[in-house]
Amino acid sequence: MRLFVAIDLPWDLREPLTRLARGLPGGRWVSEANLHLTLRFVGEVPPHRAEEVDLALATLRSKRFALSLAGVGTQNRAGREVALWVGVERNAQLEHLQAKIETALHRAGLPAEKRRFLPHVMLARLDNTVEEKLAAYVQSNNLFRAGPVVIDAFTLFSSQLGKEASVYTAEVAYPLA
Ligand code: 3AM
Repeated sequence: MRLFVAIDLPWDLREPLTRLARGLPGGRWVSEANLHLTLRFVGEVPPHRAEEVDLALATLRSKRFALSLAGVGTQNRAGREVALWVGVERNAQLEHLQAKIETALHRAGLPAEKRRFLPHVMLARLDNTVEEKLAAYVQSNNLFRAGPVVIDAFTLFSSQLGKEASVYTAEVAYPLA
């Protein structure tokens, strides 16, 4: 199973995001159903490891918190803009939850994640986007803001890689106190 831990975005955040999904030729928009905020990528694991991951997440205790999304930005790889994301307003509680998940999964035997946590919601992958169009899109949507919305759970997703888009399935939701 290919797994990742994420926040399954509530409708009040998802709906405004869908309104951003236009006005950029060459953008392959993430479908509404697939919009999420990744907390920890787990990757391909055998069934016994998936059970350990589930157990580790189920015993984790953390509090619910308010989440706001703000601004848009791009991901650059090797000098090319490859993705468009929506940012997250600075959120100590979100970072705390992410750190707890990281610790729990490390204890459950997963190798430590070396990359810094940069919370975002991926909006689109970019293929051959015209630079000026992308700059104009970012400029005109930079004041985007959604929330605050209370987040009362986090979710373990499985991901099936597809040719066009991956299919994400919410396997287990873990409530926050
Ligand atoms: O939340 P986003 O869409 O940025 O890019 C993948 C996606 O992130 C990321 O995990 C999320 C759910 O698929 N991902 C995929 N492969 C990865 C890897 N090898 C990865 N993150 C880290 N390492």
